[in-house]
Amino acid sequence: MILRLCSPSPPAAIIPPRPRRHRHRPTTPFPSIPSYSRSLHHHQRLTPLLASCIDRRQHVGGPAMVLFTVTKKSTTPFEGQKPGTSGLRKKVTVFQQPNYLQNFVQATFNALPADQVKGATIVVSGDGRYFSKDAVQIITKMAAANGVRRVWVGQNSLMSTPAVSCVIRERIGADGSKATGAFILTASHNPGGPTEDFGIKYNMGNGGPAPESVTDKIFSNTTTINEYLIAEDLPDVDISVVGVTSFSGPEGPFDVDVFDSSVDYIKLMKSIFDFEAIKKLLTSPKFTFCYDALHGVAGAYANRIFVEELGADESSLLNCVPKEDFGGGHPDPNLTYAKELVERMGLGKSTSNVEPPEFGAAADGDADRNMILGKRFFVTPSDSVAIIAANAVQSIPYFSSGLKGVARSMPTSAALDVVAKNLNLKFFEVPTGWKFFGNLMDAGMCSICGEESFGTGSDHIREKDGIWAVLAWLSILAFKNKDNLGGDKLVSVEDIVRQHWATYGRHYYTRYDYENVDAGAAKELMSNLVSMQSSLSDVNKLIKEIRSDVSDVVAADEFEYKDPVDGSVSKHQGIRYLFGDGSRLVFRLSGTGSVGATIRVYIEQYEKDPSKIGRESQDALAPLVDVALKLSKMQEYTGRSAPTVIT
Ligand code: VG1
Ligand code: CO
Repeated sequence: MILRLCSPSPPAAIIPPRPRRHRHRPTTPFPSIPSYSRSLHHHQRLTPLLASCIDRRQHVGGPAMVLFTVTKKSTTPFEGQKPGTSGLRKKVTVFQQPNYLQNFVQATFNALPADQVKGATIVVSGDGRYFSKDAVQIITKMAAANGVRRVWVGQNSLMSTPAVSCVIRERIGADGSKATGAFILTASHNPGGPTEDFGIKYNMGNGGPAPESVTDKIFSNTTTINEYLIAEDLPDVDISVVGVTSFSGPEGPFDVDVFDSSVDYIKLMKSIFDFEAIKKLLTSPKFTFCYDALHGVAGAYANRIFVEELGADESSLLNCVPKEDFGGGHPDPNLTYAKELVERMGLGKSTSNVEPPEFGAAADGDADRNMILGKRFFVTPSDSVAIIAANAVQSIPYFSSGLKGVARSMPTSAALDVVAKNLNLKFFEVPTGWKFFGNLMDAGMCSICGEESFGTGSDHIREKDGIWAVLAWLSILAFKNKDNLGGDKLVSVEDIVRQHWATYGRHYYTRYDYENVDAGAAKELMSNLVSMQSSLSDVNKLIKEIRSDVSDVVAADEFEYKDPVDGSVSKHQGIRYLFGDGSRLVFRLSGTGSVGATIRVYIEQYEKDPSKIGRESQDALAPLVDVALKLSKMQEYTGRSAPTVIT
């Protein structure tokens, strides 16, 4: 329909360049509210016609560029636009308030050095969740008005978080341009839809999340903002079609380049992994595979990579069509929310006698997380990063010359520490959130890193990378089975993990999440845990009353991190109770929730004795769990007798 509208006459005849006198220069006084609404009506009539009549391919560099003008809009600050662990995440209805998104975007532009805005190339895309398409148009119009030279958009606004990082670092535009940053539109593992979550975060020129110095500035700008710039008359761009649309504004040309980011991403993956070796494994009749994208953006890459490139059967893909509401589910790849995969892998309640696949994996909404499963077997993310690190050099060509170092977030288990020690690798423990790994990687100090929250990655980009983790595991399996594909029994995921425990010892690990608890109660619970730290003898007395079979707490603190590269200090990064036998209890408040508070309790115990490494994790950890819940007075403060999610 759109094309038919356009076809009778050339676009130039339909879209006359706007007369100069209609332009609002940035220096003109703010339009009053009534004149703004009049102009809105005017544009609402024009915009669909303009938008539908641009044949972008005819316009590239052509003479009939659409002109746009810049409007300065007045606004007032919103409370609570503080970026959390990974950007600003709120309910869609909050983002839909007039000026809410605009304020945050302008606050971000104002926080960046001028040369990363004026004349710059900026990526705008995300996991495709509800409100993304509107947000792409708004941010594009604001980018144009702020003097950005070009905006790169993933087709249908889809670009996984790792693909954004890859595009910033690797993509070179047709005119030689490189991106300096990205607005990533995602609330990651949080549900999507009109009544669910939306989110936005800014990534820098290295492809990684903005550091605290920038996010602090963004937040401070949101508290004082009184105006933003927008090109209201810039027509909406059809982001379902690949191609470049060119416009002309007061500061010169402005392009919107819509492209399929899987091309850049696959190229990068091929430069890291031995696709032929993985293909041999995936096409071997003995190997069965299953990948669940939970209707997130990973689906946009999964078919291309696993099926087209690596020869997996199409039936291996579950929920790989990206949906705005993730099919009504919670796109969080854990044992609770990835139900279908968990059942298929033989870890659910059903007693089907269909043989589960050898290998299963899931991704979150924006495809930066991964869950790795073997047949009837769950790999904890903390073990996963340790196992990848221990096997990377032999199994993954990218690492063949050795690892520069490894890193984990503080609450992640110490399985990686043991590997680092044994292999004599540099090791770092950073606060939760991927931004802290980036500095280490930029300084060449870290090759592989991970978090207990299903995040694993390497210095190929500056975000965690769900599909990378799956390819890393497939590489390890391919390596271990390279002479074995015709043999009787494959070396399985479970074999690899048990072998790892036998070599390095096992870190029993579990995380309890109490979601959406009263924010005040959560704060009190945390302050109580901090104040108890002043007397360890009292703490140990309490603990002995709860369980006599756990060792003594030998140190307790709030984790503080001094970045070894830039010296910046991050305080209050989680409450720690460290036991004499290496066990740990960690308590943190989530920084990614959109309502109320989420309390996370991380429980860990190290077992070196080979005769004791085969226990059920919840059994092995029962005494420590008991201590954690009673010491923190969890039920008293929150009224909850059980966590929302146990991992
Ligand atoms: C959670 C995880 C953290 C992760 C962050 C972003 O943060 O615990 O490890 O980096 O989510 O992941 P928090 O503050 O809620 O514990 V993602 O995939 O939501 O961007
Ligand atoms: Co995510």
